[in-house]
Amino acid sequence: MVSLFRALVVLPLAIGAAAAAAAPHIVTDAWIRATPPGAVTAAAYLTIVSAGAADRLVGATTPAADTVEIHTTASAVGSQRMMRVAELALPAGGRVRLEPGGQHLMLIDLKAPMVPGTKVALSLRFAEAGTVEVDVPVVDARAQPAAPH
Ligand SMILES: [Cu+2]
Repeated sequence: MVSLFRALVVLPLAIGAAAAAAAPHIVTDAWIRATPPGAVTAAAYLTIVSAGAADRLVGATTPAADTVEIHTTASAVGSQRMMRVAELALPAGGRVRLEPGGQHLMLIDLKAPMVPGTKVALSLRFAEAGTVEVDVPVVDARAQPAAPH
């Protein structure tokens, strides 16, 4: 419901502000994996839907952690390894998914554990469209049913 509401609001704005700054992208399906006490990192997942023009996610911040990095996951034989990347490309009119086993945001040096049922403010910084703020729910992934396809 929230993402539909945002989509309806953002489209007229985009038309009216054609000559001004790029319209904000829409963030859906955002969640942060709950962490056990003492954990220093947490992963955040979300989908970014382009507001029109091509753009790049160049960073993120949150009051809940000292640093947020953009990570990709590389699969080697029998293992997965995370790598930091400087940015993620968002194709014009397209979307980019950050999901378990792939790209994600890494919250580093958590100030407190990620508790299921709470929300964490996340500020996504784009090269063209500026900043998009999202309130991201913390989810105990073990309690979630498998995602539908
Ligand atoms: Cu990571």
